[in-house]
Amino acid sequence: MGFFKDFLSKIIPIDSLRSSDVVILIIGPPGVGKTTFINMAAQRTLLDAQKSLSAGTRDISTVRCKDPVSKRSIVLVDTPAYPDEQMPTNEYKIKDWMKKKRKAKISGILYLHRITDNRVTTPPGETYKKFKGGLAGGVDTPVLLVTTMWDHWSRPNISAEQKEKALRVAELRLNQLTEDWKDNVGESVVERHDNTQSSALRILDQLLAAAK
Ligand SMILES: Nc1nc2c(ncn2[C@@H]2O[C@H](COP(=O)(O)OP(=O)(O)O)[C@@H](O)[C@H]2O)c(=O)[nH]1
Ligand SMILES: [Mg+2]
Repeated sequence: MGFFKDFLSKIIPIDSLRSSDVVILIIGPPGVGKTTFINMAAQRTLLDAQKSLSAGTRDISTVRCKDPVSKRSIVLVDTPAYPDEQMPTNEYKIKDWMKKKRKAKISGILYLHRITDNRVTTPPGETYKKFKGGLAGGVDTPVLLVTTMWDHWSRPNISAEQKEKALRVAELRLNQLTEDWKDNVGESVVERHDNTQSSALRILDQLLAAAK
């Protein structure tokens, strides 16, 4: 971990993507923390995180980061919510973008999911399988399921006892998510993100190791 530490980042237009870019797509339902994940990794507010459910990311934003060690150019792609019952066309927006980006290859995908959700209406594994199946030509890209909001129970107004209980429930949920992911995607490792930069960079490192 940590080779990203001093990376420089900025928003770039789609037509400046190069075939040498390591492109990472961040996808998932509304409000799971896609935009926040990118800002956290970059340690700056490059993109507007969602203030309310109706004001989520509408378009695709692309952030380029320079890895100072390997000199690789990492491109993080923020996407509108998918799956999203309110915005069923988002799926096509993402797929359209994937076609338009031409030569640049998608090196990896992060599928974000909130660990705080009690009821999982759209199981990530099943959803990702569908998403992948609908891609023209299909993509055989490394993908990680990232559970977000693990820091949710670390707020000062939550007692140690409440926190312990909530974390026990969250662990059970994580087991179920891991099973679903394994059954549908074939991977048995599910990441935990606690909303810190080191956690975001560790997850990106993990994905990049699989993307080689
Ligand atoms: N506690 C906590 N809050 C988060 C986390 N990620 C995002 N949020 C908050 O959740 C809301 C939605 O985040 P956003 O990044 O806009 O989600 P997006 O719709 O997936 O892009 C915002 O208020 C964020 O501040 C996280 O890991 N932990
Ligand atoms: Mg967003």
